[in-house]
Amino acid sequence: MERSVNFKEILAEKTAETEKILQKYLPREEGLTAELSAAINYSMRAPGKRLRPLMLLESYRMFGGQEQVAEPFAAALEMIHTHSLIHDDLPALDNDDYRRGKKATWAVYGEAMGVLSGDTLLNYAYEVALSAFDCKKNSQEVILALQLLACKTGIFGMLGGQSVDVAMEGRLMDEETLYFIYKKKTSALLEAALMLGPVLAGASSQKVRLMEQVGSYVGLAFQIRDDILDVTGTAKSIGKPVHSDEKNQKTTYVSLKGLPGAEREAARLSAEAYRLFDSLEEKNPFLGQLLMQLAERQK
Ligand code: GRG
Repeated sequence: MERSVNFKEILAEKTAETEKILQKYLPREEGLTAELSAAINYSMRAPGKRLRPLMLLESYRMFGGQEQVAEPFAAALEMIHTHSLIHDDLPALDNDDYRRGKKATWAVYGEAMGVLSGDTLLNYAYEVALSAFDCKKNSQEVILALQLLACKTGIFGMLGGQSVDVAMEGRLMDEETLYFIYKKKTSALLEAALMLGPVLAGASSQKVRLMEQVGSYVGLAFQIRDDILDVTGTAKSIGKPVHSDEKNQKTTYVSLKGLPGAEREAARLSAEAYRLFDSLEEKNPFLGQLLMQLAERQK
């Protein structure tokens, strides 16, 4: 696929618009819970790529959505993702002290506040998502979107995958088990990002399922790239410590198949995702380019 020359500029513009939406939903730092809100806002304001909310807003537009109802869901999804990063860095998990190019939340606010701010952000995400009913009262689409968000986050989604990841630490894994983990811990939220748009825009369940499959491939490619960057990147370029997987004795796609094998698989999955995405009659060339680019990202 030909890449438009100004893709980077459009991406920067759309990321800035997404950023503005996220800021609107952050909790105020006031009263006795000011420090809790400050810890949440510290991690939310750190410079993440904002891929999930951006993908959600773009998939909503792609299916003809024009209302503000997608915004609380975009903010909620980034909050759930940020919660996972806060907790992932804790001493009990990866014990990493840098994230998004800054000190990890627990390293600034202490471990107890790291646990609490992650929990609170996860709950706050649903408080924000529920505010979608203020835009569309009694909406069946909003109800479906809430069910989807909860399902992709919980035991059958990101958190379930992460629990298997932790349980398998230090043990050898085959490709099937590794893919089970990746599909849950990483793909689930990317699937949600691509499904919530069509769900909120009232698209058919068949199209929502196709977007789920696109998200699943994109998520696997994204996680394999993460594995590659953990070996080939620098802490400065990726904004978090490198060689974290080796430190935590984790099987990764790179440790199973080597760097060239991982590169080939990321490219294969990404091409498969694009082929499916392009088969839809609804079009969004920018989103298509973004999805392709995720497998090649350098941070
Ligand atoms: C509840 C104790 C407890 C822990 C939960 C769920 C969880 C910990 C961790 C989720 C697993 C995780 C961090 C998966 C990795 C997915 C991934 C590659 C994240 C990085 O996403 P980017 O690159 O990050 O989009 P930015 O910073 O750009 O938003």
